[in-house]
Amino acid sequence: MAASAAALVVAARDGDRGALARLLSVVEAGGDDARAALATLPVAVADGAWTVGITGAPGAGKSTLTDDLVAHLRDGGERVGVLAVDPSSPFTGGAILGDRVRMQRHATDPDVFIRSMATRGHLGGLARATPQAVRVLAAAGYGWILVETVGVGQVEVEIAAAADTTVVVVNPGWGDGVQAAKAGLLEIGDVFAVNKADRAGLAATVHDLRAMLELAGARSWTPPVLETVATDDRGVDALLDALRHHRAHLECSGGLAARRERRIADELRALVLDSLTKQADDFCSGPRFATLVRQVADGTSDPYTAATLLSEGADRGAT
Ligand SMILES: Nc1nc2c(ncn2[C@@H]2O[C@H](COP(=O)(O)OP(=O)(O)O)[C@@H](O)[C@H]2O)c(=O)[nH]1
Ligand SMILES: [Mg+2]
Repeated sequence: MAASAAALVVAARDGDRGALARLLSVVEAGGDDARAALATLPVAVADGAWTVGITGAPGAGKSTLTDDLVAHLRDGGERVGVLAVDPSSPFTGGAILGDRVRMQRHATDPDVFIRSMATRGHLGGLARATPQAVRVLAAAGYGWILVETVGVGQVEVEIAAAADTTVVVVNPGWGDGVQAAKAGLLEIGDVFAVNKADRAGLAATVHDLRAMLELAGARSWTPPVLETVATDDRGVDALLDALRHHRAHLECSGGLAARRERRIADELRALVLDSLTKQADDFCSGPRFATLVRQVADGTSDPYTAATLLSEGADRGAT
């Protein structure tokens, strides 16, 4: 299998989109095949690419903005990969289909590759697979990789924050500071886009955001707060400028190396978590597990003792 994974990597690098799609499926599925494929892709291949996480509440305009950014990047001759991580609709697929239709104008562009990662696995799996999918796209020569995630939970926020630049998309009238802080989005934003700037409440939202960011104290990078109307392609040039500025800032300040190390640390942690979860599933199944559940239920054992026995492994249970 290692040979075919390596062959997929080579074909994907040579511009074979079918091979790239298959390779991404392998990476999403995880396991030995993914390991074999990724072993031939050193982490450093991603160094040439710039990854932008785009996050915010459902309906904020992330997909529309992403689509605009793709168009602007293409105008500049860049090759663009898009990963849409939207686990909120794994069953209906409605939102995914909508995103696909919207991005139709890029569908025939050989220098744009759009991939939805919504349909597979649980969030932990997505957290593991996303940086690896980014690496695959980087290896295939996509210089900009946009990762759209719904910023509603811890894991989604983590996925977005694993990018080189994180864009937080909000709307006019978007809650107060407490709500923003609760969502964990204030801390991770390198650039804020107040999208739907054609709507009422714009000035107040921009003002509140700037005030809250100022409260966060002096930092080497002050996140700009930009106004966009994604449906009208307004403010998107400025947004792309901000992304380039942030990139230049990180490259000059030495922040990039630290950020990428943190990303690798997160990735390793996700991998370890993944394998521990599998181990837990193994421990917590079978007759021995059933027996311990019964013992806790009838009071002859307690949960802590039972858990300790279980995590000491199946070997002892067999004796
Ligand atoms: N009025 C207005 N509507 C927008 C704007 N940007 C996006 N929309 C609309 O908001 C809805 C949600 O957009 P979408 O990009 O799917 O949001 P996502 O869920 O964050 O990806 C769609 O109907 C868009 O057409 C904007 O700047 N102004
Ligand atoms: Mg979307």
